[in-house]
Amino acid sequence: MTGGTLITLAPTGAESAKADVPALPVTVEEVVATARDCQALGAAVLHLHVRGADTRPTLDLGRVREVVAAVREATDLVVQLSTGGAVTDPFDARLAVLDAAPDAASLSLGTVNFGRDVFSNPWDLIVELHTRMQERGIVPEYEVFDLGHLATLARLLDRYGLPHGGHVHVDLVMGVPGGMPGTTAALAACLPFLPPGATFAATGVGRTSLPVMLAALSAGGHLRVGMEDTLTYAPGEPVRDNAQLVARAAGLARIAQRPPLSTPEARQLLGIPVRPAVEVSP
Ligand code: KMH
Ligand code: ZN
Repeated sequence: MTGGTLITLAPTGAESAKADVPALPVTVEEVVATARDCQALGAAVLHLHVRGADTRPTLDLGRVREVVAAVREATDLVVQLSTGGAVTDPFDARLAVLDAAPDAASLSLGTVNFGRDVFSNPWDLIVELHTRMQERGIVPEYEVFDLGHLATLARLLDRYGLPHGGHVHVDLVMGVPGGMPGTTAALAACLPFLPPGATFAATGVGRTSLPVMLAALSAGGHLRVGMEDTLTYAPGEPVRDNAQLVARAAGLARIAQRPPLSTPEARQLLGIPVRPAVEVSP
């Protein structure tokens, strides 16, 4: 097994309240500081859900553009905006996120129960996101919450062609209550259904974080970590901050002899143009 590990940071998400999780980065300053710290530790991609001044999730385009610009000024992380948003967000607002011209964006490949909610991703929305990203030169990260979503990916690529940049990168989001379990067996079951030449990362939500990380590394996969998905570092021990999670992922990647990819290496892997490097130090 060769090659480094792409580490994606998902620092905030749309599900946790700042009042419940004070370490969650929600202001522009907090997001930028987190992004800098985590790039220095080995993160190369930032999966971004934006919060408003009231700390709640927002898809307000002005605010999204403000955060994207601030992150780009301070880092050369790949900026990957979430088009999943929150389960309550309407489809037109989720599509409009692409108007902020990120390097990349998430693209969820199917509807899934999400705890007591439903995360809705019908076929027409999937096609619209895929084709708009192709037109605008935005690289998708295909989010897979269940095995059937990989069948949808095969159908999507067959009918509408490869994404911008020509490379297919998938994130297996595991352990969501309603999606596939966060286990080695479930991860291994997905692998034969990845499109030829695709790379994959895996994310284990909650207590599945560590087992999924170890399974992904052993299978040659990449990692996504962060407080969007994980708020407990060890039993009874809350996550201190996102840097703690990136440091753990980077350490395990080094132990696996697949050290974290730099931002230019990540851009090359994903088919995203390289930006001038921004110096960040630990
Ligand atoms: N917040 C979840 C409902 C994505 O970012 O694309 C959906 C999500 C997926 O987080
Ligand atoms: Zn997300």
